[in-house]
Amino acid sequence: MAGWFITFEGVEGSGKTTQIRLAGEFLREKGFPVFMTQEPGGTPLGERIREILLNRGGFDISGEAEVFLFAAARAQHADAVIRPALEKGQVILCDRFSDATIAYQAYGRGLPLEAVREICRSASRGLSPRLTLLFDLPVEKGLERAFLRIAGREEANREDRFERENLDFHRRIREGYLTIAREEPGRVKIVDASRDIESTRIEVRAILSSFLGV
Ligand code: Z5A
Repeated sequence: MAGWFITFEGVEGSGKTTQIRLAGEFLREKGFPVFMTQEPGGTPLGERIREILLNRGGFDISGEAEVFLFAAARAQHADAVIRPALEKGQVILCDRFSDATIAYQAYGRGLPLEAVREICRSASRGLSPRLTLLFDLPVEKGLERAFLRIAGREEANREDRFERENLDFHRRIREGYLTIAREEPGRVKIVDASRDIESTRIEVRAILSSFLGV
């Protein structure tokens, strides 16, 4: 396929959303046709699933139900949005993809790793990122940032179902992401996200420049 599929991953408050925006601006300045999207989301179905999964709905969602909801959002996103954008030769910057499911649902929730991998293979519809930037930092620091941001939002718009999990859950997710990075060092580049926005931006720019040959 003609385009480039790049994903941004990390624990809560790692700053990946801030950096994806800055990366998009940088690549557009360099003349690349950039398309930014996120998971869960990116389609009307994905946005509805996002509301169910991230807000406090007042009802239980089991780990098994959760993984299939993320997968349903991904299947729609992959077919309706990501593949067509890649076919047009765009650079897709996607805020989370299959690595998030492996890290959160397998390592975090404790669902069987091989079963989650199989669900991801099916939901991603044959697509996989060529480059992944993993924003890594101690979970305490990330959660501090995330809660500061959440506190600034209206009660009804607080997407905090995951942030309210215990510290061990978040530590397992970080370890899961680092394991993926160790397994696939060619694809996954670890970015030290504990630094300020500007230092992180410079590193992200260097990785993207080298990958895209800017
Ligand atoms: N999830 C899952 O379980 N399984 C899946 O398959 C998928 C997702 C796809 C939604 O993800 C949730 O769904 C997520 C995992 C789960 N868990 N939660 N929550 P999301 O990506 O939409 O939500 P998020 O992880 O919370 O991301 P976020 O809210 O967009 O945060 P972020 O991208 O890590 O950081 P940010 O928004 O750029 O920054 C957070 C705050 O920190 C903000 O106020 C910034 O101004 C500030 N910030 C950013 N960078 C810095 C630095 N360098 N220093 C200081 N302050 C900073």
